[in-house]
Amino acid sequence: MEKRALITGITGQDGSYLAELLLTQGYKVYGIVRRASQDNCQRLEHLLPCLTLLQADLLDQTSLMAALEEAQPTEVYNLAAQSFVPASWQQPILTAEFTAVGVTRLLDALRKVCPQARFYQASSSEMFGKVRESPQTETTPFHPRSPYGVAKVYGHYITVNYRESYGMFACSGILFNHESPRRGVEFVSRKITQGVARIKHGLDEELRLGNLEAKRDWGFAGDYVRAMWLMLQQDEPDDYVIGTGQTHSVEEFVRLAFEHAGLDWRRHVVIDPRFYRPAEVDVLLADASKARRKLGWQPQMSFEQMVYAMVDADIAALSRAAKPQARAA
Ligand code: NAP
Ligand code: F7E
Repeated sequence: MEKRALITGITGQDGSYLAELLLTQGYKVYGIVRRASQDNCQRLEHLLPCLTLLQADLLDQTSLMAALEEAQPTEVYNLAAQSFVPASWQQPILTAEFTAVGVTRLLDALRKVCPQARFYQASSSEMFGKVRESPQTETTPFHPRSPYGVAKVYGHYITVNYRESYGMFACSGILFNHESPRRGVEFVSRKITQGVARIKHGLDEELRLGNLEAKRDWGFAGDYVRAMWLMLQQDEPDDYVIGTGQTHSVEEFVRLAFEHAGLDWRRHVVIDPRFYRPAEVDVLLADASKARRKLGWQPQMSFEQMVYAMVDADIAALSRAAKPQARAA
């Protein structure tokens, strides 16, 4: 049978890596994009000839049903969300519409149009929030600390509920932070590596950040999309925690990134209270032993390799951008 995948959020960081993986596995890949006045497929440019993009929106049930009818997918990956935690305090209702109720819209459309399709929901370690135990597993109770985290808890449980109510093959991947050179520039990892590159190129003197003490279990996005795919290849649907089992502070990330570029972070980083959050997630640490045991999954890129790759990519991008100016001068 032809393997056909539909990805929501294909224009995002994970969507681009997942599309690459599925194309190499021989899938016909469809992606849902929402209408915008300007093209925002930069992360997909190298893949566009191989993809079929369909216009739909998580806010619009009719468009989701039409996309499913057209793609007739065997696998659906729901990666679309309002995914930036600070924005969820500014737009809590919109976040709930996209990130929580949007999951029900998609699951219910799936139930009506192609109930046999396998479904992946992008759940998050933000659901653990003020952690009740460490490390966190699939059975650790949730205590979300942001409207985003609360919305993801809803998305997780509605996925479990559709599996239990309708026998759908629906999986929830509880993924810890994962980064890459394609990460959005507002997330702390990319903000740091882009900041380092700008300082290195003499474009900025300082980098303004918030809480440097927060700790995250950071991995490489390319490794994590492999886990998503593996979940949908199992005999039974289930939920899995995906992370590295190591935690690092924002300060460690900063120090490594600056040192890699030959810079002293203490001369450039300024603490700015504007970037503190109303409620913080202090420390996250994954126990991904179930994924290791059942999926045979483990991360391949180390934390240090990932930080260095992101710094190198941002420095190289600025060097490329600077070249025509140098010639003109
Ligand atoms: P991202 O880069 O922010 O991408 C989000 C995607 O969702 C974009 O393609 C965006 O489209 C799309 N989208 C947003 N609202 C939509 C709507 N109403 N209708 C249709 N599409 C919409 O996120 P990511 O880092 O790739 O993460 C992918 C998923 O995993 C998200 O659900 C995120 O919450 C979750 N997650 C991420 C991490 C992580 O560390 N990266 C960890 C755990 C869970 P536009 O391009 O049009 O904005
Ligand atoms: O913050 C601290 C901030 O915005 C990480 C999303 O993909 O992962 C991501 O959520 C930490 C926090 O990611 C700045 O306070 C300090 O403690 O990179 P972040 P996040 O909030 O962990 C989860 C798993 C998701 O599911 C989300 O979708 O860094 N921090 N200074 C800062 N954070 C930002 N953004 N900017 C700063 O200046």
